[in-house]
Amino acid sequence: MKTNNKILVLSIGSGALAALNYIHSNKPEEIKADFISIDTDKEILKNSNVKTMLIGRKLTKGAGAKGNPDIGVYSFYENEEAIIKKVNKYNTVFVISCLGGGTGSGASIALIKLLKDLRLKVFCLTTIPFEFERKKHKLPIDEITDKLKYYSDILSTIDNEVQLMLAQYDIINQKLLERFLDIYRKEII
Ligand SMILES: Nc1nc2c(ncn2[C@@H]2O[C@H](COP(=O)(O)OP(=O)(O)OP(=O)(O)O)[C@@H](O)[C@H]2O)c(=O)[nH]1
Ligand SMILES: [Mg+2]
Repeated sequence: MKTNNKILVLSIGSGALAALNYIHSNKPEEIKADFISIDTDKEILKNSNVKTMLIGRKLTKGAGAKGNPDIGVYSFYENEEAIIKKVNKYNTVFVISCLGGGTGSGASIALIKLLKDLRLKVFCLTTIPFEFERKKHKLPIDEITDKLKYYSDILSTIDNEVQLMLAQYDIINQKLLERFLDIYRKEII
């Protein structure tokens, strides 16, 4: 282990929080990292197994971004200073982001860009939403993933639709855990 490498694993949005819980509960002992769930939804944050941060309280009153990525990004900027304070003591940040709603789809790019501007190592694990979610919220997924890729050291994507036959989030969460471990073992240990 590179001794001075302080690692943070963040989730952004509600589905990502479930994935972060999964990763946190199932990771092997060798993983040394802090974990924080970020969301606009204060009820969802109560499900977190790890430290939490509510963003966009003034804008959404803690009720989530309701599928609107603009609300996701404005919520991020409402609390950007507090996020900077939290992430500043780390050198490496993993971001778990599940696109498809408002918070993850809106705030992920702003978050990843901020981390890069702070010159941190950034590994982004992202799920691509189901077709119906993409259409419902008119999400420009290719544009979003291009930007995530641009600002990340590594972007790893998992397409929900490909997993559709299995239709179980735990299968997707397990894949996210495997990708997380791959990158961790290759880049950190
Ligand atoms: N990996 C994973 N994805 C999930 C889970 N639950 C929901 N999702 C997916 O996560 C994606 C984003 O949806 P949400 O997390 O509900 O949206 P959000 O980012 O919280 O945005 P708002 O709720 O609008 O604020 C969608 O593609 C969901 O299908 C889960 O347990 N694990
Ligand atoms: Mg949500």
